[in-house]
Amino acid sequence: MAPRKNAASPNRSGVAKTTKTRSAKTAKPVIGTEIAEFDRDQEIAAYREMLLIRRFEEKAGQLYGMGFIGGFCHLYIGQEAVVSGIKLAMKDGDQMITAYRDHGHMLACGMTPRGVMAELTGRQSGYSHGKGGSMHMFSKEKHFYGGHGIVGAQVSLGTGLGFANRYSDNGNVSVVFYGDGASNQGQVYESFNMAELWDLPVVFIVENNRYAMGTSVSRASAQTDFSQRGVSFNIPGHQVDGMDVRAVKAAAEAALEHSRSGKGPIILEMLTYRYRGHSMSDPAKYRSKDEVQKMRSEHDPIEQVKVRLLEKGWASEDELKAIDKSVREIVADSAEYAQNEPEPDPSELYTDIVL
Ligand SMILES: Cc1ncc(C[n+]2csc(CCOP(=O)(O)OP(=O)(O)O)c2C)c(N)n1
Ligand SMILES: [Mg+2]
Repeated sequence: MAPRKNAASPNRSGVAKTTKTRSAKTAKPVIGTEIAEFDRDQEIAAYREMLLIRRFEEKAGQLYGMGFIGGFCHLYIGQEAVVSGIKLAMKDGDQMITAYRDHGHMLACGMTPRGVMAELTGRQSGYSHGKGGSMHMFSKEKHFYGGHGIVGAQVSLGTGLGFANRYSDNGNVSVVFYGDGASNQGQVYESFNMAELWDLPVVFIVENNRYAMGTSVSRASAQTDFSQRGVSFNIPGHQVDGMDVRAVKAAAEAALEHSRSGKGPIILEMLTYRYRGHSMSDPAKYRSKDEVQKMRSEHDPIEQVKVRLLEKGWASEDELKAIDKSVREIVADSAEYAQNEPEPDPSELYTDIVL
């Protein structure tokens, strides 16, 4: 393969990296086949984390139905193992950015349930002072860069975060989440090109939950193996069981190490499933109840951890119930808090916006 031209990658010192010859990096699929060994504490932590996301989303769904949440609201139920497993592999300083199905990502990043719920209900104390809602929350402190409603836009922004990491040589990796539907967006490929050209530290995570709104993957995509969408840019990619938090963690560790060590971007396709409709206004008539039920009963990410904990004798039913109780209390507290907080003052209409 001919050496690339103009492949000098940017950094603050102005030292251009030498152009190098590179053969296709589509390595054999070792990533995605491994399962991380979890000890008891790790299983319990993963169980608690995923349960917090699920209970939070169930509460958000309830509050939406009661009219406390307006606008769009996309629930993450069923996909909890993806963000939980990846967060376990990330280091402090690594950034996360995603689309609008984002509540789980925020909680995994350590943003408070109170702050997220207050934003969902349009309160002053929400992360965007009640003006952003479900799809637009950010926390620079927790390295969470949103929350984006434009399908695919976060991929370009996340590549920019990778560029900033590279430029300042800070050793951080940007982790960019997007969906199977977003994978067909043009800007995703412009981002792939730049990320690979400059060896940017970016891990691209495709959350393949099998549907983009009401359209199944097979009806919308010519190539349904999303891990291979970077092939023409020499970006390696791997498919991962996104319902098993241990598989996700193992793949994420390898991918983060790959990008952090200067080898450039990598794609992980997480094979997952969303149980609820696309958004709260979707009755999900495009798939059968049996299909959803089969996923729930055979692959549920939380149930899998529960079964392992019980089978290994690492936790009793009562201990698991106690964890569920404490998670429900945190979520109930966030809902109670949010409903009693004031709405933003009308003067907030002109703050934090570009006119
Ligand atoms: C540029 C753009 N086009 C269309 C839409 C409308 N839209 C919102 S979500 C969505 C489907 C995206 O599906 P996917 O990427 O698979 O994510 P998922 O909802 O499954 O998490 C579409 C087409 C949009 N928000 N932005
Ligand atoms: Mg999808």
